[in-house]
Amino acid sequence: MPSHTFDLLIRNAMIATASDTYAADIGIRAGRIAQLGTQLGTGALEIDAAGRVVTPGGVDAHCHLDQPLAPPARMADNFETGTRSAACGGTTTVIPFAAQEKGKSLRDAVTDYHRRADGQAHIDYGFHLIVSDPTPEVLNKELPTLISEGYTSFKIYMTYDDLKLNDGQILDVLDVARQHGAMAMIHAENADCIEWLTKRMEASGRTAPRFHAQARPMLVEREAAHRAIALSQLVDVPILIVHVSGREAVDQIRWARGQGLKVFAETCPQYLFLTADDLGLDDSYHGARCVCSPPPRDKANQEVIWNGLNDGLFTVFSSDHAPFNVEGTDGKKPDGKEVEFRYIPNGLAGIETRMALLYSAGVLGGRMTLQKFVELTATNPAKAYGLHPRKGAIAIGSDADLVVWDEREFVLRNADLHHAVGHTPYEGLTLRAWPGITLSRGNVVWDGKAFHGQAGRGHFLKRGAPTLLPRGQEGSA
Ligand code: DUC
Ligand code: ZN
Ligand code: ZN
Repeated sequence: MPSHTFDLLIRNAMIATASDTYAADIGIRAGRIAQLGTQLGTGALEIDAAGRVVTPGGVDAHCHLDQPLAPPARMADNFETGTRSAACGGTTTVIPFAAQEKGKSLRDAVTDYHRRADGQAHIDYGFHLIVSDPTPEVLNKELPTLISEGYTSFKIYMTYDDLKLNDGQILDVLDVARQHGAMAMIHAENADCIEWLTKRMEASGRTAPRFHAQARPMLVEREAAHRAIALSQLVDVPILIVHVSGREAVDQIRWARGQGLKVFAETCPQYLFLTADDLGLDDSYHGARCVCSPPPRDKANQEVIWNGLNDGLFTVFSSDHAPFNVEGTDGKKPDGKEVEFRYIPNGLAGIETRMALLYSAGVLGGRMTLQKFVELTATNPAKAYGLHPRKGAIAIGSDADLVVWDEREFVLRNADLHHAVGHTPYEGLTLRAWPGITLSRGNVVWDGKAFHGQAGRGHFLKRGAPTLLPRGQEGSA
């Protein structure tokens, strides 16, 4: 019996990391990267990458899977279908959200969410927390305990009635982040402005999906972003403003950075590839599929986002996958009916397309280096949420979560995707690359044609402290 040096040897890879691109072989043993170099020996299984680009598997640090919602709304993807779709699109780690229900404990939310994920996930996963009811018990006991158990990030909402916190509550939660070294993610939109605008639209009969974008203009995002920055300054804690959509919020973040404040930012594919026109040019319901918050803006704002990705304004590129079907009774048509925009579940599908969209239009479109692509899609999200260098890196000892890229032109069709959603907002777009192989801890879960996952092989990830900032500046963990 010949004995092999590695379980898997990837030969002739063009390895891309957040800092370099270089040619080498990758030796994998027991699910981890054991060696990088040339003439490494043999593998029980060998893949000849023949000069193809190999990147770390994607870390999608903002996606919603099987998140409990008020009926009839229900997310189309659970952990099984959502992680299947992620893997086929080159993502090997996801961090969805365990959301506290007002009046209930955060621990209940975490227990329930583990029940939903157990035995279902094809790839590794962690949980962010959503804090919607910061009682003294939550602030003083539950949150500190959960942070110490590896739930080292949470999301704070400034809008949505069932989730939003007022400024005093936000300060309290940020103070916990500071004391315990967690990362606070902020959904920055001004709830009162949105409600005021929505009522005016309703009073004048402007209730079609396209008016969702007009009820959430950029100034509501700008005001909330500024307020979030001020609150984080008061507490002296880093924050990460999620799903930034355009110039006005970008300007606030740039200003904050100029002041030396520790403000990070995330953006998503919908702000590069969609505009408010995708919510409809007339009153048809078709645009409901693109109703998300903040809404997509316009072409000029897409350029602002591209610039921010390149110049370091953005730290993280996530999908904000929030999957709802249009047909049926539990998605964009509650109880099967076309409803006023206020009642349309917010969110769009994108967990599978995130990596290929950015690789195609960014790297191959000449807008972004490979290093920047890796940094935004894998390395920085792993650092921001306490997973680096286990995830988001091609280094000895890191998990062998890898993507071997196929550079080829094709037209994107929802029929070729693996989520449980009946459409993609990017239908018909010409892409120039797709993952040819996705490896999760050394196992081929996607080979470019077929999915080879196994529900339950994904592990829950107990996460550490964020490592984006020098030691001591993230908080006191
Ligand atoms: N907005 C969110 O804040 N979350 C999920 C989807 C959306 O559109
Ligand atoms: Zn949000
Ligand atoms: Zn979200």
